[in-house]
Amino acid sequence: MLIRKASDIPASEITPEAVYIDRRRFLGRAAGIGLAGALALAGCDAADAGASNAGAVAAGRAGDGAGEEGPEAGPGDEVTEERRVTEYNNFYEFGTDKSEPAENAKHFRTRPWTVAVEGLVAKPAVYQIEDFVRPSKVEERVYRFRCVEAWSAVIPWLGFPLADVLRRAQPLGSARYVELTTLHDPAQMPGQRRAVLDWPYTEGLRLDEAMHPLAILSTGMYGKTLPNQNGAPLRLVVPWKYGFKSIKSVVKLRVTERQPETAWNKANPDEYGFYSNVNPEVDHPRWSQAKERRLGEFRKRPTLPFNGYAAEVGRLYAGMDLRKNY
Ligand SMILES: Nc1nc2c(c(=O)[nH]1)N[C@H]1C(S)=C(S)[C@@H](COP(=O)(O)O)O[C@H]1N2
Ligand SMILES: [Mo]
Repeated sequence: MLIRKASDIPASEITPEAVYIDRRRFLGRAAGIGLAGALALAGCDAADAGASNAGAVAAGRAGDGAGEEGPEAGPGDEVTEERRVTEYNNFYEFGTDKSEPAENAKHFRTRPWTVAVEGLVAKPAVYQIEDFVRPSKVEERVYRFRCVEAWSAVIPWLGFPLADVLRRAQPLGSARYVELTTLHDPAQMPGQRRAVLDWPYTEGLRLDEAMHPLAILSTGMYGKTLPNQNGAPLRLVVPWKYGFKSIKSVVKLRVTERQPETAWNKANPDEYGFYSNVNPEVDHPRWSQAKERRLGEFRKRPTLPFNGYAAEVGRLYAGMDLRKNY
């Protein structure tokens, strides 16, 4: 039950009923068919819908049983208060102070919006955002989120697997990485008028990381459309990596053979590696990564390897030196 452990955070305090039901459906799929099944079905819409409905019933029973949750579940991982996540942001295109993005992104235009899928794929295309999202089933994922700055949150995202998109595009045999790019529009994004980073912001994942079912493209949070300051209309969420990997307001995915450059790695390669898996044992050169502070909490708590998702993603890094590949 790999995915159940990953989405181990109770969704019970999330108010909208539809959202709660959606999450149970996700749990159902995981419980009913397992990780391999979820992987196989991710690109197959018809089979997917059928299997997830059947699974929902199974999860309804299994999930209600005592002691069914993974060891990381339960008290201590409550969903973070919504306003803390929407009023305290890193989105340098809209300013470098945490309070600036909410204000400066108020009038950001997220429609019309296109997403390009290009590079080493059999089916490159430019999609309107609606057409890009439509083939996938948007579901809720409650994930821990850990910024490299040592603050963290628990966020109920709405989204769908990045693997859906990649499978549809059909990566060629030589494909090894995927690069994602944020909109470049200095007229709308005041931060891009200053050379804070080498705009546009880019990020990247190894293809197997990108295909992992925990990696999602998000279109919403807290049961609603994604706020502009959180990366509307489409942002990446990779819960086992530091927050800066979760690139916002994405307009392009490019499949490559070589490891793509990333905005923060270019800006400061000693501090921000390509992998950036959450790792309490590898300190940032300027601060410890052993602990973190949940938004809204006073005391620090220990940071977990891979942000608590080691059982799910650890195998991706078998044989790698995670101190070297930071
Ligand atoms: N395009 C873009 N994406 C970005 C950033 C950014 O400045 N620009 N900041 C990153 C960092 S450092 C973090 S911690 C998260 C913050 O996401 P949140 O504001 O939704 O919590 O977004 C990431 N994605
Ligand atoms: Mo961050």
